[in-house]
Amino acid sequence: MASDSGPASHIVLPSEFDRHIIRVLRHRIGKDERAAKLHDWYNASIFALRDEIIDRWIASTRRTHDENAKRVYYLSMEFLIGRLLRDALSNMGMTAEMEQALAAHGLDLSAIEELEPDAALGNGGLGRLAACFMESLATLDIPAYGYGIRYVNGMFRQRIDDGWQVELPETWLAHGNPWEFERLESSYRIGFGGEVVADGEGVIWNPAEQVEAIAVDTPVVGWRGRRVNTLRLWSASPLDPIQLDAFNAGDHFGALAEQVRAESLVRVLYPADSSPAGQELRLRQEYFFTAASIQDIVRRHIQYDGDIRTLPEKAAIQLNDTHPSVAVPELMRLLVDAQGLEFNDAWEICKQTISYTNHTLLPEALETWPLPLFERLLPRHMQIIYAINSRILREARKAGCDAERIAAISLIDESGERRVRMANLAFVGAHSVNGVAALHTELMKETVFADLHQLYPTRINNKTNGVTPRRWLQQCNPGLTDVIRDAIGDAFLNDAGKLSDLNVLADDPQFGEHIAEVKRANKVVLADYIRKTMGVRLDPDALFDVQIKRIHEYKRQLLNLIETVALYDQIRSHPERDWVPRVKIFGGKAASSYHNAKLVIKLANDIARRVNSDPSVGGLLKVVFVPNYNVSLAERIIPAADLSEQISTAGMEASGTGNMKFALNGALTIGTLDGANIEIKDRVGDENIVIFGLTADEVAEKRANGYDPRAVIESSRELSQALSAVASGVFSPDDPHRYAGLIGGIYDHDWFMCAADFDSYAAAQRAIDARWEDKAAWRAAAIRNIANVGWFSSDRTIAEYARDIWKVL
Ligand code: 26Q
Repeated sequence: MASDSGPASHIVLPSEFDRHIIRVLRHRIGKDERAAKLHDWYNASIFALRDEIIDRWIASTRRTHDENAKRVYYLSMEFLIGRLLRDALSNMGMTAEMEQALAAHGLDLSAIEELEPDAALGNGGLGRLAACFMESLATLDIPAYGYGIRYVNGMFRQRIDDGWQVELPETWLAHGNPWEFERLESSYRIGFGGEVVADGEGVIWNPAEQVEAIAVDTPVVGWRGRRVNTLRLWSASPLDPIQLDAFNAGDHFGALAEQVRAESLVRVLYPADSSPAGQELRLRQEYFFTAASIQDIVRRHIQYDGDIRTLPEKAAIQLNDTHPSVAVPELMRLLVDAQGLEFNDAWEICKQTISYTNHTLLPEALETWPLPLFERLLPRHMQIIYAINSRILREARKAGCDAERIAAISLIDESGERRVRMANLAFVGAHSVNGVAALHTELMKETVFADLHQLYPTRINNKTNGVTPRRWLQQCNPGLTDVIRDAIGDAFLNDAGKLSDLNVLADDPQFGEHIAEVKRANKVVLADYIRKTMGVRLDPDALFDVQIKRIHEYKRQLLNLIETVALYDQIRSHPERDWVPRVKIFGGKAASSYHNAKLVIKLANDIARRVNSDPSVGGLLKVVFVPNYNVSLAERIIPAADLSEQISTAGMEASGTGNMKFALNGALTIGTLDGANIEIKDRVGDENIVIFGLTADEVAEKRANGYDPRAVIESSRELSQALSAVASGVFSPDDPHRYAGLIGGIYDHDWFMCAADFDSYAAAQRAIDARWEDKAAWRAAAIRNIANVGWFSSDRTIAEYARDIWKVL
């Protein structure tokens, strides 16, 4: 890693690292540096950097082994990683070295970075949280493995055609993946179907089909390269790639059926972040990656320790939501059927090893599987689930539960067609069940898990989410990072809590000026990107008001759009007033089958077209829907935001993590008392955040006691005008009824309380306008946001998991 500064003359000698890149280019890529294309340099840069990483990786693995340390296993269907080059360079402290080495060949690091595809193996918050956690685990020097699926097609690419979302496959592996290592020796057979037969004392499961799970490892570098951990993603391959007899008999497709069956397991990420698809392939994917991971964990433990009974001392398995819940019966199966333990002993080991994180209370997002499907695919697991259930229900009866409470606790939902409840399974199989923000955790106790919580009152605990400040401050906003470093030194780089040293500078005019200059520069860069990609011109001095996240009714992009329409009306009716110029920026993907979410995207585009071409708003209002929102786009947009929209119906957003990223980058939040917004408010102070709308209790009360949205709409002139405009086709003259149903839903039931919160939201937006006019006050509030959200570092979150749940710190 040493870099030559060269003699003090005009001859610049190639650095050691530069020579390394050239060696790689020649010997691994097979190219002369004179003939190398940008892509060859891209690969050579990553391979050269990777060599440095590998040495740390091997050292970390050896250290874990020598110290006989407890390992953390994070099981997640999703890892929304994004790009790795900048992250790895920055954490290895090699950014400048790489820049210089490339510059010597007339190359620009940022151009190379743009070639890296986004690894989008996740839908949204849950997957991005897993990626932040992996980075923080390495940063805190905790030995950890992430386990997931190596999807060939991750999150779809979103194209906007005439305002409508079109989904296209994203081929992130098309040019190979220089970060990954296939481990053919780490492979496991995963069975499906078949039958369970008696075998002496025990039983044997004879699966009808089998596929091979093959490990593919990616190194995860922590801050300052102290530790490199492993993200192990499973790929699938058939035991017999081709049935030669079938092929020779002329059945060329049938001969390849096993290959197709295996490949389909890891082919696509289900692009839904709620309302489970409920399809067999999804359950197969869940079992495939969970079984491979649990087998890998048990094999490693036996290899190092020899005694399966010490598993809880050496392994902590965290389930990221219920998607890997089948880990509970799979671990039981290995302990009882393969290791020969008594059921009771196995059950204690299982509970002590496993813990579970819940990320949603939305009833439609709680995973359940039809019992006949489960039993057909996993007959032995179904037996074990019945055995666990009878234990749990006996405990419940002993504790005095009545029939109704027993039915609620049961792992089987008997209310209709019988279904296996994955959340109940995870809850009973874990020693810890955590929510992701304080309010969310309290609601878990009061709603979905009320009965289980009464039976096991110490199991539920809170771990408020966090985000990694490396990616979400240092790497995405180097300008702001420099300004902070100049002001308070660089202790905050190691400990985001130290950002609080900025508080004393909140009213310092000079510091405020520096912060404002960086924000403006970031807005210019974003405006440039939007002009180049979308052809829309934005004024960097306007207020950039941003809502970027998955499109979902509970997140209420529609509330924001209706307010946009109301503002548009107001500007046209009162052009003489001093309006604050605003840019409304939207971005996000809709699940392909989510009709209303797709309609919201079309509405945003319809409003944008009309508003942006209306000369009567005189540039005071611009609306953009940025296509294909992903991690890399978030890294461009968040540093350029003045206002962060976190406006979910109270009680419905478990935590949110975008809210934390915006505040860390000096945006003010307009938000409801929901998820982690509440804790952000507690830390930045009531004066430095704009809160509006009903509380979670008020929402529940209204839903229970009857709520009449029509009456609310009729009592608000601004709201009724905006709704009629949209419903009557003002923004969709080509199809005037396009939004009749969407808006009709607000009149008829308004489940998400858009009408109930509208006046309060609109008033909050006008209060924002007033604040914006006082530049000094706005800057001071922005600084107080940056200074006080260091607590939302995922380092803090992971330290809490490590101390309270995994017992590794
Ligand atoms: C389940 C079964 C079948 C198909 C899909 C699914 C599925 C997939 C993804 C269900 C849910 C998800 C994702 C949920 C999610 O992202 N939740 C978010 O988690 C964040 C991290 O904790 C929170 O900040 C967000 O509030 C929460 O919405």
